[in-house]
Amino acid sequence: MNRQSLLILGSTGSIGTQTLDIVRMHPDKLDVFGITAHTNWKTLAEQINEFRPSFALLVDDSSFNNLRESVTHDHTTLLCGQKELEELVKSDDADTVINSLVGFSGFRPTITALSAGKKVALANKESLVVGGALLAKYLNGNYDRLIPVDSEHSAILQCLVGEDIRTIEKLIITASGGPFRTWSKHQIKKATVRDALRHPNWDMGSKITIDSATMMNKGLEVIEAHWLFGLPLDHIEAVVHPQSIVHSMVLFNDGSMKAQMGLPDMRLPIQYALTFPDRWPLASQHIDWTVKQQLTFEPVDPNRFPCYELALQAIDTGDYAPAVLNASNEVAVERFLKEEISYIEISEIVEKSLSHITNSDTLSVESLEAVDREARAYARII
Ligand code: MN3
Repeated sequence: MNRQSLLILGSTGSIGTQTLDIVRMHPDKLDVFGITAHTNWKTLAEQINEFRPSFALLVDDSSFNNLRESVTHDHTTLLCGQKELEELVKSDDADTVINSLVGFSGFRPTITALSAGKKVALANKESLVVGGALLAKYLNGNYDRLIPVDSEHSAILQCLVGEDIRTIEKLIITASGGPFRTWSKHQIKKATVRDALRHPNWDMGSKITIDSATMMNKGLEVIEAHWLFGLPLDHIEAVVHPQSIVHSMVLFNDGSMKAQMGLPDMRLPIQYALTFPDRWPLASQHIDWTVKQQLTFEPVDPNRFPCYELALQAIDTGDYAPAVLNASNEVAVERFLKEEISYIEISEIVEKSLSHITNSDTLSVESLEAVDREARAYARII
């Protein structure tokens, strides 16, 4: 059997490094063709030295010399820049592109990879949130081109194997509730960056951790599910499940409900995206049913988590609204992390941006990029 050759976009981030863990476990089945990083040349150099990919790319050119000096062999062609990244994605020798870029920057590579005939394991949910309408043509109902890495969507995919999509009544996406699940509205108003970065169950990058605290992440995931599984919004709901054991559920038309469960470990959905519809062994911790376990569920409170509601409004409005939502949220989260704005201003900036920015052009990659730029500029100054 030929090894599956992987191009990992964002190899130094949380998903990227865990993808490489999986490669370490299955060297007979997986091969690293290429890895890319935005700025983290040190980790990228270590990865190049260990995995000896054919290509490695650093987007940020200011550290390219540092990278070059840290690589100990000449097996890897070193590249630099955003344009080169687009070219690398098209390369014939990559079977699967793992897109774990953060934010809107992951959108174009997703489109490029799909149109070059690649399988895409998608950890960049913003691609679907912003450009779902453009990606829809690659979603053929077999889920074999665009495979979610997000744990909730992977859970749904696992529940759907062997099922007819027409029998789905509802997708139920679970949410941990984040660090402010039990906080009052008044307490949340005073939340600091440190408070918001303290996620109870998952260890993730800072952007997604803040999105979990505001529950924008769950709103983005509802939009992601809407496009991935082709269901209208009223067939998708979110429920808070603080233990993060049930990763999501599907309700069928006979009242039967399937859930996918496991201890929180992103390596499982990453690996499943590479092996779907097969399974490979994965050394991981399991739930211990010999001790008392409690799984609880509670509704999402839109009053304390307005970002969740804003996301649903954006997909309901359609067209460019999800792009505005995403861009303004990315900027607001950045500004919050720099302590330029307070926690509560994240949702206020998103709300103002949604009512301020509209566009009537036909939807395209270029027009989405234009709206993205406009929304970012606006969110930076309000
Ligand atoms: Mn998720």
